Amino acid sequence: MKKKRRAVPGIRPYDGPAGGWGALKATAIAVRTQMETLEAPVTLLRTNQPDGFDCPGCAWPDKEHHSTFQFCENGAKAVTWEATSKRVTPEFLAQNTLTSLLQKTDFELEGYGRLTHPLAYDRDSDTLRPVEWDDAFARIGEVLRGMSSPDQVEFYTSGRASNEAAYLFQLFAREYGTNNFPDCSNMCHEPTSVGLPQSIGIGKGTVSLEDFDHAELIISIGHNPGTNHPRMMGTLHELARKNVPIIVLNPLRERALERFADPQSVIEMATYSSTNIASTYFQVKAGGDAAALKGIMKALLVMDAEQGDVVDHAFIAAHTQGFASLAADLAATPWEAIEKESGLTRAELEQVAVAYAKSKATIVTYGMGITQHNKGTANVRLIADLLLMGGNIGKPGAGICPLRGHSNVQGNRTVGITEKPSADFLAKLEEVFGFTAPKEHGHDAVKAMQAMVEGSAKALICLGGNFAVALPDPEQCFPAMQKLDLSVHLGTKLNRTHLLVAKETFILPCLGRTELDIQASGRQSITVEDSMSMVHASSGKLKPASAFLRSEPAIVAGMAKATLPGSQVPWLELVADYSIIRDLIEKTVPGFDDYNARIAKPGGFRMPLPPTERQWPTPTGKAMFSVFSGVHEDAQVQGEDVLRLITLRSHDQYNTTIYAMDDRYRGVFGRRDVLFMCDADLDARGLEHGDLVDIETVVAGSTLRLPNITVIAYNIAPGSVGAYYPEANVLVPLDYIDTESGTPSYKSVPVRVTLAAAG
Ligand SMILES: Nc1nc2c(c(=O)[nH]1)N[C@H]1C(S)=C(S)[C@@H](COP(=O)(O)OP(=O)(O)OC[C@H]3O[C@@H](n4cnc5c(=O)[nH]c(N)nc54)[C@H](O)[C@@H]3O)O[C@H]1N2
Ligand SMILES: Nc1nc2c(c(=O)[nH]1)N[C@H]1C(S)=C(S)[C@@H](COP(=O)(O)OP(=O)(O)OC[C@H]3O[C@@H](n4cnc5c(=O)[nH]c(N)nc54)[C@H](O)[C@@H]3O)O[C@H]1N2
Ligand SMILES: [Mo]
Repeated sequence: MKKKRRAVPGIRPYDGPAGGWGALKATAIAVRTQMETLEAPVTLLRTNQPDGFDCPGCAWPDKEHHSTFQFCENGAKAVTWEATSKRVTPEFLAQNTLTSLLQKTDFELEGYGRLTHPLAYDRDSDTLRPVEWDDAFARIGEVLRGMSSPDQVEFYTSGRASNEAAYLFQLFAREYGTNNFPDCSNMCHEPTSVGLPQSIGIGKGTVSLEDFDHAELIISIGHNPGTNHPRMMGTLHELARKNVPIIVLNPLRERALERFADPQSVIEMATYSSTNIASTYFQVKAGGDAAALKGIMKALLVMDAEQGDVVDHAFIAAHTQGFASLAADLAATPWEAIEKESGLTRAELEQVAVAYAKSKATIVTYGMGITQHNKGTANVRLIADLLLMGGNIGKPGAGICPLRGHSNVQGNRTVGITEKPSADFLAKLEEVFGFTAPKEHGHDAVKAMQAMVEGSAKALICLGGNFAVALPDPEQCFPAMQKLDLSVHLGTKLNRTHLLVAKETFILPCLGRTELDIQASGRQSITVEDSMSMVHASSGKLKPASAFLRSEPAIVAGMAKATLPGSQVPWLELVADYSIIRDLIEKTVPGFDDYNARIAKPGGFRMPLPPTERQWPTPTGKAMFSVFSGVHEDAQVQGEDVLRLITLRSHDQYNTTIYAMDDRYRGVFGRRDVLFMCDADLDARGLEHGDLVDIETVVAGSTLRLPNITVIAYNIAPGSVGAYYPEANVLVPLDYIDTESGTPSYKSVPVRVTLAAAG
């Protein structure tokens, strides 16, 4: 029976499907609040078209990249956010001191619009002031040359940067002398980049869009495509309509995974109908996936022993190693532990195993619900184990599908943004460019921040992003930014990381994807690699937001030239014609043969993926099973009243960018200061829907707290609570990470929740 609840401002349960007319209405609002209405339709229609630009919204691929326009609400928000007609002018900055800007919310800061001039912080007036490009480059070069070691500098990349910009950035930093490459991937899919090479020899997904046409079962774990990969909903919708089972493991009931009305479907739009997406929805406990995956595999082995032919023995014998150890560990793991940790019953997990055994081609898709955990890398390996057990890698309709974050985060890694470069890559750089590349591994995101906190890092150069806000624990990170000698930010809009100024700070405004990029040789294209390893060209057409903007490659080259007077790299030639940058990528990174020729074709080309041909580039030449002993995410934080906090994205946000204050499908409007909790956990604490609560992190040594949050009753797995990122980052300890990948445990922070002291 439903309890009668008190009314809470801004909380209104949403009963409709995801998508549908609500999505069209939200798009219209995004357009109206950001753009000249006349320009918007043309701009949106150019998204993901052969001669247009790649959508900066997500990394889901496009059918052929020359299909008809695919409507996507959150893609439209990403595009209109960039193509906005609002501007942060020098006059505005002269009137608003940095101290006053720091009082604004992240939403307000980006809401001021696009940056128009290169800026330097002026301490006397406490304002950001326009500066000449060449003066900015000269001063940055001077400070960098004055460092006592290149390892005192951190080079951060956010995954929106193009292959060309990212390649130049790594070239600059490596010629300068460091492998300090913190990047957004370190907070995101690093467990995929570390775990998958161990399992299958490469840190990328193995499926293509066509595989979804042949799949007989999809298992979707820990991702929210209705918001974060909206174009994937078209694929899931099509599969659901073909009655392909879609099994979801997610602590929250995400509306788009339950019901979706495809705005592309004339019938669903006309009749206000929708399609059920998940065939079965299991609300696994946050952090309980390892236990759940082990339970599914344990059940499969039992079925195999009883019926035979459930597990693909021929594939296992021919292609893998380590199966016996995995089987022994599964046999030794008791069902009670699996049930307790996963929050799912043995019968439920057996149901997944039955579906898996029946399917001849299974795809597992996953996102941050798997990776941002204390044992994120182990989680990824367990997914590979499950797939390998059924021979579900390297055949049509089957495989592993990590849903990448930023639209080119995968490409950034491919072209060398990594703190752990291979010896082969460094040797190639030395051969082609003639400088000595640094061999020692550098800092990832958390290590870079730790070096800033302890004072050993002195400068930070950011190719995009919002580094300090994206990382955990602002109490440590924000002051660390302000201790630096130098911070430099390439960005399109003002954000808090920019404003945490160092002794000297430069904000360098760049062109976005949607904008025309003209260099000495004419109009330029950039290239990006999507989640399915397709590399294709993108070129903007809009008039740049200001005449003073420069492209990311041009800014990186400008800094490099000013920092490295004796450089062997022809920086200016590279900026004049990006196809020369691509020639250099081709010479130094495997898989880019005929790069320029192959991106001339719509749709581009696919990077090599040996596992799709059942080639396993692991040290043994075989795909490797893993063993995850026990079931616990982190044994030290078990406690009856301890809950696991998930930090997540609302429907109206792009990472630290808040488009608007609503989270429509979760029924939250005009606010973000809420904690999602199930009825049982509310009752156990004597709390009621709408109470003000304090949240406290219970990791040894931590004193992190978030007071005065409104707790709301929500359909979320018992033992798990949810709050919004980045507001809840104050609860995430900086060193509470997956030790294998360095990724913060943003989705499994042990917390205690009590009635607010102030309430
Ligand atoms: N519009 C929009 N698009 C985006 C982004 C954005 O912010 N806005 N961000 C981009 C980026 S960088 C990324 S990485 C992706 C992120 O895309 P997602 O991976 O979808 O990221 P989250 O919103 O963090 O949501 C994670 C999902 O995992 C579930 N979850 C949390 N903990 C667990 C758990 O322990 N187990 C399981 N099984 N599930 C769990 C949550 O309930 C939620 O549904 O999206 C990209 N695309
Ligand atoms: N608690 C918690 N924290 C998280 C996460 C979580 O789920 N929970 N998710 C993590 C994940 S998956 C990620 S990927 C990180 C994201 O971390 P980041 O990638 O660092 O953050 P973003 O919010 O995507 O960066 C937004 C800024 O990018 C700049 N920008 C936008 N477009 C462009 C462009 O075209 N060029 C340039 N140069 N700059 C541009 C704008 O100035 C904007 O303010 O956050 C991580 N942090
Ligand atoms: Mo991400």
